Amino acid sequence: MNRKERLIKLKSIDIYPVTCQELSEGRTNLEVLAAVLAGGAKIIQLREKHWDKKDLYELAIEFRKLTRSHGALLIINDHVDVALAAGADGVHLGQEDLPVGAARKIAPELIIGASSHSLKEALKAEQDGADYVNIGPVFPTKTKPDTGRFLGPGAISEIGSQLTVPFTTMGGINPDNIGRVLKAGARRVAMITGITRAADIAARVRQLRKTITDYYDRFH
Ligand code: TZP
Ligand code: MG
Repeated sequence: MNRKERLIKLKSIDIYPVTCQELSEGRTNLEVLAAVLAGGAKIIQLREKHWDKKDLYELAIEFRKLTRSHGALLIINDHVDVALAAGADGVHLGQEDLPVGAARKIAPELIIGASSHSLKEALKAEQDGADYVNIGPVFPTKTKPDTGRFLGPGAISEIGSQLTVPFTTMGGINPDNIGRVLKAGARRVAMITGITRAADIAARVRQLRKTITDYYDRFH
């Protein structure tokens, strides 16, 4: 796929699962991937902050095979080189990673996503050429250890309404509170533990997708 085709697909996503093997109740990332695809997810982000690049690359190759056969987008967290080498669809960059503009120079066809924790960061990411911006953490989360501060769902409407590119939201979102982020204007919802800790991951993804699509069928 070229960037244009990738961006069309990106617009259609609803739930956005993100991996963390340590928080997957004994299941491997590949098992989690198979389950989220069975549940109908149209995108996944491979995120492992502390893995050797070699291991990440090898897993990314396996992720690529499975996501391709299901027509799902594959995004790699942090590493543009791994994303390119594995033939992924995109890379997700945080505030301390390679800047969006620099990544664009070496990866013109990749989807580039950027994390933001404020309106200022979100607008800058868009201006720098990010294809989507994540707004978070929305709620308190233990998944990201350095994150004491959270934005609250109000930030979704405040920041999201000022962005032209699609946005995702993340941080402490689960089946119990997802309604609040949908109400605030989110329609692409990223989760780690809300999915990876579920007893039946495929069923959880199916349920979350239904919650999102039902909300949008009803109110839009
Ligand atoms: N960025 C903002 S919040 C977060 C990241 C990586 C962690 C989200 O994890 P969870 O388990 O969905 O709260
Ligand atoms: Mg990062």
